[in-house]
Amino acid sequence: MYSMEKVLGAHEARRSALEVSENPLAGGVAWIQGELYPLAEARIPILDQGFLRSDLTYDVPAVWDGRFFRLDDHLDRLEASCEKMRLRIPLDRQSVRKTLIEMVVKSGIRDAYVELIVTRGLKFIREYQSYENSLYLMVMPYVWAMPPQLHPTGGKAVVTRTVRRTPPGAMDPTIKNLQWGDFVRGWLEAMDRGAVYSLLPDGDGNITEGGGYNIFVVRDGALTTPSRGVLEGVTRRTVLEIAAAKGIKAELTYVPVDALYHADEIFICTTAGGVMPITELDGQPVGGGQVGPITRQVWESYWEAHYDPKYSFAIDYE
Ligand code: PDG
Repeated sequence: MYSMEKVLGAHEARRSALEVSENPLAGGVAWIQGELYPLAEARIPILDQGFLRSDLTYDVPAVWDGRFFRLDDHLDRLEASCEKMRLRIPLDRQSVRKTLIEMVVKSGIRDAYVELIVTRGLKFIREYQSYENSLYLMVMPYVWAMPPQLHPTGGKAVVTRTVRRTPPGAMDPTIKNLQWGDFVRGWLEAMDRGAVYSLLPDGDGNITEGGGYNIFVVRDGALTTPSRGVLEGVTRRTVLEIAAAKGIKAELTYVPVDALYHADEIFICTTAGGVMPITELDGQPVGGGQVGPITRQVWESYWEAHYDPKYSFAIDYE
């Protein structure tokens, strides 16, 4: 019912409809200091510490087929990140929700990537008691970390040799952050080695995550995913809940890098792309080199979950 072909076909139809829209916000909309701008025209003040020092946190929920998916789970994580960073969201939660929904409605976008960024604001952290934090909101057409046309065959990944994930003692990865130096270097290495996706080790023999996604390993019908050194992904949580509902064994644990080389299947997952199969690792096929049955089952259940009222609510575009 939620086969890859059907889900991706329906998305493609919505995307094509958006492309011919004459709405000036159809390409995306940004909210800055209470004003809305077409995304391509939105500007930030150069003195914002978020830009100057990446002193910020952020979160990314999504809208799928006109329904907000797990919005409150993303807002919970954003609030927790803010608390750890001594940041305050300058709007209360109801106003944030209302503004985001309004932005989606005004853009007319049915499959949207939604980003909230909370920065220190215009003062340096030494004065943080008196600062006023800044909030930036964006709604744009859905972003795919892996292009949808690659999902049926899967992507190529490497375990990085030249870079490891920034350790939790340096930057707590459970605070969603844009200090992406390690991920950027991971991408560069992946591209140098003929791949696209980089999987970063922790330097102690375990795998962590990659630039914008958590990692799952499938072996003998069971899932494992790293418990430490990673963002606690909402997609990861959805996958774990799907596994529990389907009776698939799944465990949050230390995942040795070596386990990747003995995997039957590997997939990566994020709000920006869902469940994304990895079928080649370090130039070698993963398992049979094709998208495996567990990955496909989780993939389909993931998109099916987007219509479950437990996880999502419909946006009224009228
Ligand atoms: N790990 C990291 C480091 C991430 O940045 C993300 C999401 C995830 C895991 C998955 O979390 P969740 O399932 O809650 O989405 N990052 C998205 C994707 C970025 C991209 O373009 O690849 C983001 O930052 O928008």
